[in-house]
Amino acid sequence: MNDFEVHTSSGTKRPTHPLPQLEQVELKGMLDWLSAYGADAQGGVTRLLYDQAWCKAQHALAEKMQEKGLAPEFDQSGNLYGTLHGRGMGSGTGMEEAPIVTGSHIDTVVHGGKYDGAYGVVAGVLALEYLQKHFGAPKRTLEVVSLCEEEGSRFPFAYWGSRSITGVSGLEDVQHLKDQEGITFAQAIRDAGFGPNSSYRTASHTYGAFIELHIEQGQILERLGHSIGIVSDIVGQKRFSITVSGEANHAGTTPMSWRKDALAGAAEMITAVRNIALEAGEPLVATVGRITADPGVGNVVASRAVFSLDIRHIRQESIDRCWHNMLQEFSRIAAEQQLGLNWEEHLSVTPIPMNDQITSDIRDICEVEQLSYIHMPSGAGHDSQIFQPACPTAMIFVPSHDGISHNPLEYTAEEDLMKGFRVLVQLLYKYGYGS
Ligand code: HGY
Ligand code: MN
Ligand code: MN
Repeated sequence: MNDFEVHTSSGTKRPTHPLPQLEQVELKGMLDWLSAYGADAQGGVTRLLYDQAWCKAQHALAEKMQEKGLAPEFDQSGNLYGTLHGRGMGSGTGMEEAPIVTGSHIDTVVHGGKYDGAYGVVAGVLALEYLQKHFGAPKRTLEVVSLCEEEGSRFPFAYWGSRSITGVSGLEDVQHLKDQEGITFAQAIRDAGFGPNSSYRTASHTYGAFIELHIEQGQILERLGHSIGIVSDIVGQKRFSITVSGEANHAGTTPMSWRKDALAGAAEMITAVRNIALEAGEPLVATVGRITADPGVGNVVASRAVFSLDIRHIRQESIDRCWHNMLQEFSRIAAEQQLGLNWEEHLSVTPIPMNDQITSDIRDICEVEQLSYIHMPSGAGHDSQIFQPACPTAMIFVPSHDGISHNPLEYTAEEDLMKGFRVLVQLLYKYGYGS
Protein backbone atom coordinates (compact mmCIF):
# COMPACT_ATOMS: atom_id res chain seq x y z
CA MET A 1 0.00 0.00 0.00
CA ASN A 2 3.06 2.27 -0.22
CA ASP A 3 2.82 3.04 -3.90
CA PHE A 4 0.13 5.56 -4.40
CA GLU A 5 -2.30 3.86 -6.76
CA VAL A 6 -4.37 6.82 -7.75
CA HIS A 7 -3.77 7.90 -11.34
CA THR A 8 -2.99 11.56 -11.14
CA SER A 9 -1.70 14.03 -13.62
CA SER A 10 2.00 14.72 -13.46
CA GLY A 11 4.00 17.42 -15.14
CA THR A 12 1.99 20.32 -16.55
CA LYS A 13 -0.81 21.76 -14.51
CA ARG A 14 -4.16 20.88 -16.00
CA PRO A 15 -7.22 23.10 -15.59
CA THR A 16 -9.37 21.99 -12.73
CA HIS A 17 -12.86 20.81 -13.57
CA PRO A 18 -15.60 23.47 -13.63
CA LEU A 19 -17.67 23.11 -10.45
CA PRO A 20 -21.25 24.17 -11.26
CA GLN A 21 -23.42 25.74 -8.50
CA LEU A 22 -20.77 25.09 -5.83
CA GLU A 23 -21.93 28.17 -3.98
CA GLN A 24 -25.31 26.51 -3.39
CA VAL A 25 -23.78 23.88 -1.11
CA GLU A 26 -25.08 24.50 2.42
CA LEU A 27 -21.81 23.82 4.27
CA LYS A 28 -22.26 26.32 7.10
CA GLY A 29 -25.88 25.29 7.57
CA MET A 30 -24.97 21.64 8.05
CA LEU A 31 -22.13 22.55 10.42
CA ASP A 32 -24.60 24.58 12.52
CA TRP A 33 -27.04 21.65 12.40
CA LEU A 34 -24.38 19.20 13.63
CA SER A 35 -23.13 21.55 16.37
CA ALA A 36 -26.56 21.37 18.03
CA TYR A 37 -25.69 17.81 19.08
CA GLY A 38 -23.71 18.35 22.26
CA ALA A 39 -24.25 22.12 22.38
CA ASP A 40 -23.33 23.08 25.96
CA ALA A 41 -24.16 25.97 28.26
CA GLN A 42 -20.80 27.63 27.54
CA GLY A 43 -21.75 28.06 23.87
CA GLY A 44 -19.39 25.29 22.90
CA VAL A 45 -19.83 21.69 21.84
CA THR A 46 -19.18 18.63 23.97
CA ARG A 47 -19.54 15.27 22.21
CA LEU A 48 -17.56 12.55 23.96
CA LEU A 49 -17.03 9.05 22.61
CA TYR A 50 -20.24 6.94 22.94
CA ASP A 51 -22.02 9.52 25.13
CA GLN A 52 -25.61 10.51 24.37
CA ALA A 53 -24.73 13.59 22.27
CA TRP A 54 -22.17 11.54 20.32
CA CYS A 55 -24.70 8.74 19.63
CA LYS A 56 -27.41 11.16 18.52
CA ALA A 57 -24.95 13.01 16.25
CA GLN A 58 -23.58 9.85 14.59
CA HIS A 59 -27.07 8.44 13.96
CA ALA A 60 -28.34 11.80 12.69
CA LEU A 61 -25.36 11.90 10.29
CA ALA A 62 -26.25 8.38 9.11
CA GLU A 63 -29.76 9.59 8.28
CA LYS A 64 -28.33 12.57 6.40
CA MET A 65 -26.05 10.25 4.43
CA GLN A 66 -29.06 8.06 3.61
CA GLU A 67 -31.01 11.10 2.39
CA LYS A 68 -28.03 12.07 0.23
CA GLY A 69 -27.73 8.64 -1.36
CA LEU A 70 -24.46 7.73 0.36
CA ALA A 71 -25.31 4.23 1.68
CA PRO A 72 -24.43 4.78 5.39
CA GLU A 73 -22.74 1.96 7.29
CA PHE A 74 -21.28 1.66 10.81
CA ASP A 75 -18.40 -0.52 11.90
CA GLN A 76 -17.99 -2.14 15.32
CA SER A 77 -16.02 0.83 16.67
CA GLY A 78 -18.80 3.26 15.77
CA ASN A 79 -17.03 4.76 12.75
CA LEU A 80 -19.67 5.82 10.21
CA TYR A 81 -19.10 5.57 6.44
CA GLY A 82 -20.95 7.14 3.52
CA THR A 83 -20.10 5.60 0.14
CA LEU A 84 -20.31 6.80 -3.44
CA HIS A 85 -19.81 3.50 -5.28
CA GLY A 86 -17.48 3.54 -8.27
CA ARG A 87 -18.20 2.07 -11.66
CA GLY A 88 -15.44 -0.46 -10.91
CA MET A 89 -13.13 0.63 -13.67
CA GLY A 90 -9.94 -0.26 -11.80
CA SER A 91 -6.38 0.22 -13.01
CA GLY A 92 -6.72 -2.08 -15.99
CA THR A 93 -7.09 -5.14 -13.81
CA GLY A 94 -10.88 -4.99 -13.95
CA MET A 95 -10.70 -5.05 -10.12
CA GLU A 96 -12.12 -2.14 -8.16
CA GLU A 97 -9.22 -0.19 -6.62
CA ALA A 98 -9.31 0.51 -2.89
CA PRO A 99 -11.63 3.48 -2.20
CA ILE A 100 -10.42 7.02 -1.72
CA VAL A 101 -11.68 8.23 1.64
CA THR A 102 -12.09 11.67 3.16
CA GLY A 103 -13.39 12.63 6.60
CA SER A 104 -12.40 13.48 10.13
CA HIS A 105 -13.63 12.96 13.70
CA ILE A 106 -17.08 13.49 15.25
CA ASP A 107 -15.97 13.71 18.87
CA THR A 108 -14.81 16.94 20.53
CA VAL A 109 -12.86 18.14 23.53
CA VAL A 110 -14.95 19.29 26.52
CA HIS A 111 -16.47 22.72 25.68
CA GLY A 112 -14.86 22.58 22.25
CA GLY A 113 -15.72 24.43 19.08
CA LYS A 114 -18.05 23.48 16.24
CA TYR A 115 -15.39 23.12 13.50
CA ASP A 116 -12.63 20.85 14.89
CA GLY A 117 -13.29 17.48 13.19
CA ALA A 118 -16.88 18.29 12.25
CA TYR A 119 -15.76 20.46 9.31
CA GLY A 120 -13.98 17.53 7.63
CA VAL A 121 -16.95 15.20 8.21
CA VAL A 122 -19.61 17.62 6.95
CA ALA A 123 -17.47 18.74 3.99
CA GLY A 124 -16.89 15.11 3.02
CA VAL A 125 -20.61 14.28 3.10
CA LEU A 126 -21.51 17.34 1.05
CA ALA A 127 -18.63 16.81 -1.39
CA LEU A 128 -19.80 13.28 -2.25
CA GLU A 129 -23.40 14.47 -2.55
CA TYR A 130 -22.29 17.33 -4.83
CA LEU A 131 -20.12 15.09 -7.05
CA GLN A 132 -22.87 12.50 -7.43
CA LYS A 133 -25.43 15.21 -8.28
CA HIS A 134 -23.28 16.95 -10.92
CA PHE A 135 -21.09 14.13 -12.29
CA GLY A 136 -22.88 10.86 -11.53
CA ALA A 137 -21.10 7.72 -10.30
CA PRO A 138 -17.28 7.97 -10.13
CA LYS A 139 -14.92 5.49 -11.78
CA ARG A 140 -13.43 4.76 -8.35
CA THR A 141 -15.34 4.45 -5.08
CA LEU A 142 -15.24 7.52 -2.88
CA GLU A 143 -16.03 7.31 0.83
CA VAL A 144 -16.52 9.75 3.68
CA VAL A 145 -15.86 8.58 7.23
CA SER A 146 -17.09 10.14 10.47
CA LEU A 147 -14.37 8.79 12.74
CA CYS A 148 -15.75 7.82 16.16
CA GLU A 149 -12.99 9.33 18.29
CA GLU A 150 -9.78 11.32 17.91
CA GLU A 151 -9.41 13.60 20.94
CA GLY A 152 -9.00 11.18 23.84
CA SER A 153 -11.34 13.44 25.86
CA ARG A 154 -13.32 10.71 27.61
CA PHE A 155 -10.93 7.77 27.86
CA PRO A 156 -7.13 8.15 28.12
CA PHE A 157 -6.67 6.91 24.52
CA ALA A 158 -6.67 8.98 21.36
CA TYR A 159 -7.29 8.22 17.67
CA TRP A 160 -9.47 5.17 18.47
CA GLY A 161 -11.43 5.53 15.22
CA SER A 162 -8.47 5.65 12.84
CA ARG A 163 -6.44 3.19 14.91
CA SER A 164 -9.19 0.57 14.77
CA ILE A 165 -9.58 1.06 11.00
CA THR A 166 -5.85 0.75 10.30
CA GLY A 167 -5.56 -2.19 12.71
CA VAL A 168 -3.03 -0.39 14.93
CA SER A 169 -5.30 -0.95 17.95
CA GLY A 170 -8.14 -3.28 18.87
CA LEU A 171 -10.72 -3.54 21.63
CA GLU A 172 -8.28 -5.59 23.71
CA ASP A 173 -6.10 -2.46 23.98
CA VAL A 174 -8.83 -0.23 25.39
CA GLN A 175 -11.66 -2.24 26.99
CA HIS A 176 -10.19 -1.93 30.51
CA LEU A 177 -9.82 1.87 30.36
CA LYS A 178 -12.12 3.96 32.59
CA ASP A 179 -13.53 7.46 32.16
CA GLN A 180 -13.75 10.07 34.94
CA GLU A 181 -16.95 8.43 36.24
CA GLY A 182 -15.30 5.01 36.39
CA ILE A 183 -17.26 3.65 33.40
CA THR A 184 -15.17 1.17 31.43
CA PHE A 185 -14.62 1.46 27.69
CA ALA A 186 -16.12 -2.02 27.30
CA GLN A 187 -19.33 -0.91 29.02
CA ALA A 188 -19.52 2.39 27.08
CA ILE A 189 -19.11 0.77 23.65
CA ARG A 190 -21.68 -1.87 24.52
CA ASP A 191 -24.19 0.68 25.88
CA ALA A 192 -23.80 2.67 22.64
CA GLY A 193 -24.72 -0.43 20.61
CA PHE A 194 -21.30 -1.13 19.13
CA GLY A 195 -18.51 -3.63 19.81
CA PRO A 196 -17.91 -7.27 18.80
CA ASN A 197 -21.43 -8.39 19.74
CA SER A 198 -23.06 -5.76 17.54
CA SER A 199 -24.32 -6.51 14.04
CA TYR A 200 -21.78 -4.16 12.46
CA ARG A 201 -18.73 -5.21 10.45
CA THR A 202 -15.22 -5.17 11.87
CA ALA A 203 -13.46 -1.82 11.68
CA SER A 204 -10.34 -2.73 9.72
CA HIS A 205 -10.50 -1.40 6.18
CA THR A 206 -8.11 -0.82 3.24
CA TYR A 207 -7.99 2.54 1.51
CA GLY A 208 -6.26 3.90 -1.58
CA ALA A 209 -5.77 7.28 0.08
CA PHE A 210 -7.04 9.36 3.01
CA ILE A 211 -7.63 13.11 2.69
CA GLU A 212 -8.56 15.22 5.72
CA LEU A 213 -9.95 18.75 5.49
CA HIS A 214 -9.50 20.50 8.87
CA ILE A 215 -9.29 23.93 10.48
CA GLU A 216 -5.71 25.00 11.20
CA GLN A 217 -6.37 25.57 14.93
CA GLY A 218 -3.51 28.09 14.89
CA GLN A 219 -3.09 31.61 13.51
CA ILE A 220 -0.47 31.27 10.78
CA LEU A 221 -2.87 31.29 7.80
CA GLU A 222 -4.87 34.25 9.08
CA ARG A 223 -1.77 36.26 10.07
CA LEU A 224 -0.03 35.62 6.74
CA GLY A 225 -3.25 36.12 4.75
CA HIS A 226 -3.42 32.69 3.10
CA SER A 227 -6.60 30.72 2.31
CA ILE A 228 -5.19 27.18 2.28
CA GLY A 229 -2.57 25.36 4.37
CA ILE A 230 -1.09 22.27 2.70
CA VAL A 231 0.17 20.19 5.61
CA SER A 232 3.78 19.04 5.14
CA ASP A 233 4.18 17.14 8.45
CA ILE A 234 2.20 16.41 11.62
CA VAL A 235 3.96 16.75 14.97
CA GLY A 236 4.78 13.77 17.11
CA GLN A 237 3.45 13.73 20.64
CA LYS A 238 3.70 11.91 23.96
CA ARG A 239 0.88 12.05 26.53
CA PHE A 240 1.25 10.91 30.15
CA SER A 241 -0.51 10.79 33.50
CA ILE A 242 1.94 11.70 36.29
CA THR A 243 1.01 10.50 39.79
CA VAL A 244 2.62 12.09 42.86
CA SER A 245 1.93 10.41 46.20
CA GLY A 246 2.43 11.86 49.69
CA GLU A 247 0.64 11.60 53.03
CA ALA A 248 -2.74 13.06 53.97
CA ASN A 249 -2.46 15.11 57.14
CA HIS A 250 -4.01 17.92 59.16
CA ALA A 251 -3.60 21.36 57.53
CA GLY A 252 -3.33 23.02 60.92
CA THR A 253 -1.18 20.74 63.04
CA THR A 254 1.39 19.50 60.48
CA PRO A 255 4.52 21.71 60.33
CA MET A 256 5.57 22.64 56.77
CA SER A 257 8.91 20.81 57.01
CA TRP A 258 7.23 17.59 58.18
CA ARG A 259 4.73 17.33 55.32
CA LYS A 260 4.63 14.94 52.38
CA ASP A 261 2.43 17.23 50.33
CA ALA A 262 1.62 15.61 46.97
CA LEU A 263 -0.06 18.73 45.57
CA ALA A 264 2.83 21.04 46.49
CA GLY A 265 5.24 18.59 44.85
CA ALA A 266 3.08 18.36 41.72
CA ALA A 267 2.91 22.14 41.54
CA GLU A 268 6.73 22.36 41.49
CA MET A 269 6.84 19.68 38.78
CA ILE A 270 4.29 21.55 36.66
CA THR A 271 6.37 24.72 36.95
CA ALA A 272 9.37 22.66 35.82
CA VAL A 273 7.38 21.50 32.75
CA ARG A 274 6.94 25.10 31.63
CA ASN A 275 10.55 26.09 32.36
CA ILE A 276 12.05 23.07 30.56
CA ALA A 277 9.80 23.65 27.53
CA LEU A 278 10.76 27.34 27.38
CA GLU A 279 14.42 26.35 27.65
CA ALA A 280 14.01 23.85 24.77
CA GLY A 281 12.62 26.66 22.63
CA GLU A 282 10.14 26.76 19.72
CA PRO A 283 8.50 24.71 18.25
CA LEU A 284 8.53 22.37 21.30
CA VAL A 285 5.31 22.65 23.33
CA ALA A 286 4.45 20.97 26.63
CA THR A 287 1.09 21.26 28.34
CA VAL A 288 -0.44 20.29 31.66
CA GLY A 289 -4.17 20.52 31.03
CA ARG A 290 -5.62 18.65 33.98
CA ILE A 291 -4.80 18.06 37.65
CA THR A 292 -6.68 16.22 40.37
CA ALA A 293 -5.85 16.05 44.09
CA ASP A 294 -6.97 13.64 46.80
CA PRO A 295 -8.72 13.93 49.12
CA GLY A 296 -9.28 17.34 47.54
CA VAL A 297 -10.43 19.28 50.60
CA GLY A 298 -8.99 22.55 51.85
CA ASN A 299 -7.96 21.51 55.34
CA VAL A 300 -6.11 18.30 54.42
CA VAL A 301 -2.57 18.05 53.06
CA ALA A 302 -2.96 16.20 49.74
CA SER A 303 -2.03 12.52 49.78
CA ARG A 304 -2.08 12.23 45.98
CA ALA A 305 -2.00 14.45 42.91
CA VAL A 306 -2.37 13.32 39.28
CA PHE A 307 -1.62 15.62 36.36
CA SER A 308 -1.65 15.22 32.58
CA LEU A 309 1.39 15.95 30.43
CA ASP A 310 1.36 16.49 26.65
CA ILE A 311 4.73 17.03 24.84
CA ARG A 312 4.96 17.76 21.09
CA HIS A 313 7.58 18.51 18.48
CA ILE A 314 8.21 17.98 14.78
CA ARG A 315 11.34 15.94 15.65
CA GLN A 316 11.16 12.75 17.75
CA GLU A 317 14.57 13.24 19.37
CA SER A 318 13.42 16.60 20.77
CA ILE A 319 10.34 14.98 22.33
CA ASP A 320 12.48 12.21 23.85
CA ARG A 321 15.06 14.65 25.24
CA CYS A 322 12.37 16.88 26.74
CA TRP A 323 10.68 13.92 28.45
CA HIS A 324 14.05 12.73 29.80
CA ASN A 325 14.81 16.17 31.27
CA MET A 326 11.33 16.50 32.79
CA LEU A 327 11.45 13.04 34.37
CA GLN A 328 14.88 13.83 35.86
CA GLU A 329 13.49 17.01 37.46
CA PHE A 330 10.33 15.27 38.68
CA SER A 331 12.51 12.62 40.37
CA ARG A 332 14.67 15.27 42.03
CA ILE A 333 11.60 17.09 43.45
CA ALA A 334 10.03 13.80 44.63
CA ALA A 335 13.23 12.72 46.41
CA GLU A 336 13.69 16.14 48.03
CA GLN A 337 10.12 16.14 49.42
CA GLN A 338 9.94 12.37 50.18
CA LEU A 339 7.12 11.86 47.67
CA GLY A 340 6.26 8.88 45.48
CA LEU A 341 6.39 9.34 41.68
CA ASN A 342 4.73 7.19 39.02
CA TRP A 343 3.82 7.84 35.41
CA GLU A 344 1.78 6.16 32.68
CA GLU A 345 2.28 6.86 28.98
CA HIS A 346 -1.09 6.99 27.18
CA LEU A 347 0.02 8.04 23.73
CA SER A 348 3.19 8.13 21.71
CA VAL A 349 2.89 9.04 18.04
CA THR A 350 5.91 9.92 15.92
CA PRO A 351 6.14 13.00 13.70
CA ILE A 352 5.14 12.07 10.16
CA PRO A 353 5.35 13.70 6.72
CA MET A 354 2.27 13.75 4.50
CA ASN A 355 2.20 12.09 1.05
CA ASP A 356 4.20 14.08 -1.51
CA GLN A 357 2.09 13.24 -4.53
CA ILE A 358 -1.25 14.23 -2.98
CA THR A 359 0.22 17.40 -1.52
CA SER A 360 1.57 18.39 -4.93
CA ASP A 361 -1.88 17.70 -6.45
CA ILE A 362 -3.41 19.96 -3.79
CA ARG A 363 -0.84 22.62 -4.65
CA ASP A 364 -1.70 22.37 -8.37
CA ILE A 365 -5.40 22.76 -7.56
CA CYS A 366 -4.72 25.83 -5.40
CA GLU A 367 -2.68 27.41 -8.17
CA VAL A 368 -5.26 26.78 -10.89
CA GLU A 369 -8.09 27.86 -8.56
CA GLN A 370 -5.99 30.92 -7.63
CA LEU A 371 -6.20 30.24 -3.91
CA SER A 372 -3.23 31.48 -1.89
CA TYR A 373 -1.58 28.68 0.03
CA ILE A 374 1.46 27.71 2.05
CA HIS A 375 3.03 24.38 2.97
CA MET A 376 3.07 24.14 6.76
CA PRO A 377 3.50 21.65 9.62
CA SER A 378 0.57 20.83 11.90
CA GLY A 379 1.08 21.48 15.63
CA ALA A 380 -2.18 19.65 16.30
CA GLY A 381 -2.41 15.89 16.12
CA HIS A 382 -4.80 14.39 13.60
CA ASP A 383 -6.15 11.04 12.43
CA SER A 384 -4.12 11.63 9.28
CA GLN A 385 -0.95 10.74 11.19
CA ILE A 386 -2.49 7.34 11.93
CA PHE A 387 -3.62 6.78 8.33
CA GLN A 388 -0.35 7.86 6.66
CA PRO A 389 1.63 4.67 7.44
CA ALA A 390 -1.30 2.62 6.06
CA CYS A 391 -2.14 4.59 2.90
CA PRO A 392 -1.08 7.81 1.14
CA THR A 393 -2.52 10.65 3.24
CA ALA A 394 -2.72 14.42 3.03
CA MET A 395 -4.36 17.32 4.92
CA ILE A 396 -5.86 20.60 3.81
CA PHE A 397 -6.12 23.46 6.35
CA VAL A 398 -8.33 26.53 6.36
CA PRO A 399 -7.77 29.53 8.67
CA SER A 400 -8.93 29.68 12.31
CA HIS A 401 -9.92 33.19 13.40
CA ASP A 402 -7.35 34.48 15.94
CA GLY A 403 -5.94 30.92 15.97
CA ILE A 404 -8.47 29.95 18.63
CA SER A 405 -9.49 26.28 18.91
CA HIS A 406 -10.56 23.75 21.56
CA ASN A 407 -12.70 26.66 22.74
CA PRO A 408 -16.33 27.75 22.12
CA LEU A 409 -14.93 30.81 20.34
CA GLU A 410 -13.44 28.61 17.58
CA TYR A 411 -14.47 30.23 14.29
CA THR A 412 -13.76 30.03 10.54
CA ALA A 413 -15.43 32.42 8.09
CA GLU A 414 -17.89 30.82 5.66
CA GLU A 415 -15.91 31.96 2.62
CA ASP A 416 -12.81 30.23 4.05
CA LEU A 417 -14.82 27.07 4.73
CA MET A 418 -15.98 27.12 1.11
CA LYS A 419 -12.45 27.60 -0.30
CA GLY A 420 -11.28 24.48 1.54
CA PHE A 421 -14.39 22.68 0.33
CA ARG A 422 -13.61 23.69 -3.27
CA VAL A 423 -10.11 22.19 -3.02
CA LEU A 424 -11.51 18.97 -1.52
CA VAL A 425 -14.13 18.61 -4.27
CA GLN A 426 -11.52 19.16 -7.00
CA LEU A 427 -9.19 16.60 -5.41
CA LEU A 428 -11.94 13.98 -5.04
CA TYR A 429 -13.05 14.67 -8.60
CA LYS A 430 -9.48 14.13 -9.83
CA TYR A 431 -9.05 10.82 -7.98
CA GLY A 432 -12.60 9.54 -8.34
CA TYR A 433 -13.49 10.55 -11.87
CA GLY A 434 -10.01 10.85 -13.34
CA SER A 435 -9.12 14.04 -15.16
O1 HGY B 1 -4.83 17.57 20.58
C1 HGY B 1 -4.78 17.63 19.36
O2 HGY B 1 -3.77 17.97 18.80
C2 HGY B 1 -5.97 17.29 18.52
O3 HGY B 1 -6.87 18.35 18.53
N1 HGY B 1 -6.59 16.11 19.00
MN1 MN C 1 -8.95 18.68 18.50
MN1 MN D 1 -9.27 17.65 15.13
